[in-house]
Amino acid sequence: MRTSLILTLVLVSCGGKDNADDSASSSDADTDTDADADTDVDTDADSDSDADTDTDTTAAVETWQDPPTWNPVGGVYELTMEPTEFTIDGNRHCVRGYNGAIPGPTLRIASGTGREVRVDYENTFTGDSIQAVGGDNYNFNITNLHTHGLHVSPVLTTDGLYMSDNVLLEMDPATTTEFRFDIDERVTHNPGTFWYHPHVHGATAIQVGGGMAGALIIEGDFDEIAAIDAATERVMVIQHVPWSAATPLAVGDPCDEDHLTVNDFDDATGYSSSLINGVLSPVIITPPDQVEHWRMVHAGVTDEMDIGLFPATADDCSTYDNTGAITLKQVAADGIALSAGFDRTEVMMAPGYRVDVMAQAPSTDGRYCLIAERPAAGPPGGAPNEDVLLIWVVDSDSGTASSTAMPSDGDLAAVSPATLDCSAQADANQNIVIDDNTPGCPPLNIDCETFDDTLLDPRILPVNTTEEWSVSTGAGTHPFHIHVNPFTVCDDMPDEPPAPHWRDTLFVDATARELHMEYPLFTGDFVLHCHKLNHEDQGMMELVRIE
Ligand SMILES: [Cu+2]
Repeated sequence: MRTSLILTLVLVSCGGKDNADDSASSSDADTDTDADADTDVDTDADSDSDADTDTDTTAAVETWQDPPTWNPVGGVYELTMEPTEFTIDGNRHCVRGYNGAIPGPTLRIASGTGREVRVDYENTFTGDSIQAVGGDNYNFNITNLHTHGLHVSPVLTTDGLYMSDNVLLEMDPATTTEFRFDIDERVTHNPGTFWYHPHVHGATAIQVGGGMAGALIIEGDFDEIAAIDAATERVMVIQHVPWSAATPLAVGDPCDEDHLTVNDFDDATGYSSSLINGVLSPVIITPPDQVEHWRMVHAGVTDEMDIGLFPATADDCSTYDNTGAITLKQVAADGIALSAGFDRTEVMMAPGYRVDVMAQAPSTDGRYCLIAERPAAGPPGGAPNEDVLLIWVVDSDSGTASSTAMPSDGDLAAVSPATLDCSAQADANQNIVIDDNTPGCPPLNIDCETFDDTLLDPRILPVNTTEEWSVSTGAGTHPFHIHVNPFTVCDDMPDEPPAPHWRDTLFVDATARELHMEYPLFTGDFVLHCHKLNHEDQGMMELVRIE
């Protein structure tokens, strides 16, 4: 039963690629709104009466699954890095995973204040795995733990008793580290959708690309907005595990650290269709008009995604009506509530992004397709890949909507934290050029230096101050991410919510963007970097010190 379901879903993926072929004439892969992507296949405008491509809701089987639930043991969350087997299309894969699952369990922190979150993290690998990344060698079996987006100490807890969000830590094989994340040490932490993943320089892409990522949800006043509380909530950890690009386990081979199928740096960026919570194109079934709250986490390695929701013209979403994009209401960016809902028909997500949207099922029974367009593999200008992220079956036989309410702008404004003052000063204190293309600069640099260059010469930020930053690229586009402190985006940008708003990851190009950032309370060393993890591993990262 399960195998046949999986095979069906793989056909969906193939359909997505065919769809992409149909859009070969579209050359603007990054900003394409799908408006012209596949008009040639949408010959049947009707969505529910044609025998060949009719979207049938009666045969639907829900295949949605949530990430594993994570319950603490004696108040401590237990985490392992271990060889983890999963099967798609009848092929078994073996990757580095958390607690034997892809993705890892969701860490959900209840409302409150003074919260301290204890995690014991065991690296169960026993040997080293020294492999080439760019021109250097790294040990793929060393790990650590980063809480992406959290305002916590980058070193030890203030009392010195536990490790905190220290990405310079290297946990060798067969070791355990005790972490504690004191999330309310300054004030009550912003609630929202965050995530956790490993962050050892040189081994990040292989570990995250293999599946090591999990959602980290902090609850608070945002969750108490009536329309958000009433909505059906789904955590969506979107991963780009290269399940179809890598060689699967041979028959009879066990999944252990000698038989990893994603274990080569280049494999980590091999294209395979996106997974949500480890499932390919999961199916959800709801009544018409149902309002859902989707916590989307981009836990992929290197591809940005343009995500849209469209009426299906085939049950498997291999074709869809790209003229009928359904509006999604974004309510939070990188976890933090926006001051007003942002209605959009295309959601751009770069690696590291979180986007919370409210999605309302159409009033008409039928199938709807959540599609993610990803850049073409190979040279620029090729046809983009199109993944069927999710198939939404709206079926009035499934009951009556439990909630049809959307949060108002006033609801959001009441919980959205005040942004920093964008007019506070005229000149930037900190200037960042990602991939400085000045002649003589090394490849994959930040400000003409790679990570190793900055180890003895970190960027210094004065604690308890607020500064203006200017961030751009020398060429191309890269997602800028900094640890410990989020920043206010002061410029309106294409494909982003209006400024000002809070972020911790921002897709930037050659246009310099004004950001404001404060550095309260915490001192110590941490990093800023490009969140294309294959870039980061090859040096597109910088050491930062607050003192
Ligand atoms: Cu990059």
